[in-house]
Amino acid sequence: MSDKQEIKVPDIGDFDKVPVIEVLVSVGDEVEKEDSLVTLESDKATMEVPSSESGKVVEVKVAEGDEVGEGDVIAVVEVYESAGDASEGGDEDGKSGDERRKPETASSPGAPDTHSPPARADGNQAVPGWKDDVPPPPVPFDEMDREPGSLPHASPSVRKLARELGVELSGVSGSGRKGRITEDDLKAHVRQAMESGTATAGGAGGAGLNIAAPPQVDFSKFGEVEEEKLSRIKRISGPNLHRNWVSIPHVTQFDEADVTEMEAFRKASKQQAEAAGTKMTPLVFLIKAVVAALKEFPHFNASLSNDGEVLIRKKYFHVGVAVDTPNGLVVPVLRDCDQKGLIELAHELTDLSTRARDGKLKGDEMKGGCFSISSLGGIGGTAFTPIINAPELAILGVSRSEMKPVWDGEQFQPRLMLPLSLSYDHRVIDGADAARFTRFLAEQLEDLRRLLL
Ligand code: CAO
Repeated sequence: MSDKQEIKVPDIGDFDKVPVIEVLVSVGDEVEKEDSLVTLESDKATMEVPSSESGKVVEVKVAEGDEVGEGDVIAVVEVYESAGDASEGGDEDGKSGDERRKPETASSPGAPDTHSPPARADGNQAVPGWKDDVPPPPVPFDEMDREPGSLPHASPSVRKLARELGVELSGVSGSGRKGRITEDDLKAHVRQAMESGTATAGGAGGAGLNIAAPPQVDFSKFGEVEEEKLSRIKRISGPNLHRNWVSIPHVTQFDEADVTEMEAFRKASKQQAEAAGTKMTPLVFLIKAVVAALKEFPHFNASLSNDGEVLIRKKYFHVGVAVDTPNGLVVPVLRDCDQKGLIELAHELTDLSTRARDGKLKGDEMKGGCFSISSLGGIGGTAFTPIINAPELAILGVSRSEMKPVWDGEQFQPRLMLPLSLSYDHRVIDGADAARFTRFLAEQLEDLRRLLL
């Protein structure tokens, strides 16, 4: 006997509509009562919506990016009577029905735990299940772009424990039905990692760095101090930056592009850009030059598989741009940059960076990048060493252009020089290739006609 049940969004407190940032199940999946189906994110927090039934998912009614409110149907589950009965006694994680029914919260898999919500300053009761009150939402550096269907199956309690232990669930083998990861699986994984010496300061799935814990210092002994909690973006991006920094062998190649002609062209096009309702900064030229370089050096437009054995080449050209926001760094992605002109890219860049600063980017808009650009040219500096935005293989840092005397073989000429800093993953990219890539990039900027070739 089976019965189809619609699983709906429960009461989400003050919120009318909130975006779905993650769909955790696909059609055909078997779910237990209380298994998470989707993750919702408001401008304040995230929550997982659990299934109210055990059974088989026969329809998924929402997709990432959809906005949902109380009563909206998330999925349809074919309920088996026997499954419903069995789930009452306790699940394979050893939790009782009541324990599992407690609202539990989580960020996207692999994202760091950001629990312990602070007390609400406004005195209102917190919405049950919401993770914390810290503004604003978007997750900047995304994990490997996993298909929703490939997300590891685990109950909220196991996900929570994994986050607390810093374990990436995709690396854990599940012994439950359909590969479901149980608490015992997780503990066995950690035990094995500890025994084989692969535990790291940053988690059990890393590369065996035996780093001493930082010293505990009571700074107030030396003078007055005050504590400020890091923004949610920083608390999420920090561990990702740390992981990328310690797990990728970075090398940074420096070069300079003579952008005297490019700048003259940019200034000459100013009115045209203004007439089109936008403004062209050097960054849009850089995006086009990067696309040309990715075409010329296709192994830069790729990602390394997690086992480090396969290079996944991309046939599309999506470029991420680091945007400095009041709450931290986010990296929206401009898609199909090979198919867009300078003015169109300028429009998109303005739109994305404005929405990034307002905390209004959608999760999807920060996914799928092939290569990132971090431009500090509007601020200053001569060079820096940007951290690769994994799973990408390289990132271009851009500093402020400066008029410099350049020897033309007979005399010094005043030329506007743009500093480029390319950080690359040395596991895939050799130093010579990085030097060629950066030089090629500079040549595109030096003679924009090359971009037409
Ligand atoms: N050299 C000289 N001037 C430059 C320049 C460069 N390389 N890049 C930009 N400028 C100029 C622009 O032309 C603009 O001048 P005008 O107003 O006179 O035209 C001014 O600097 C400000 O530019 P901008 O920063 O507003 O615009 P942008 O397109 O260059 O950058 C954005 C947009 C969103 C990338 C930028 O605002 C930003 O957030 N940058 C910080 C990124 C960051 O934090 N990176 C570090 C991450 S850690 O790796």
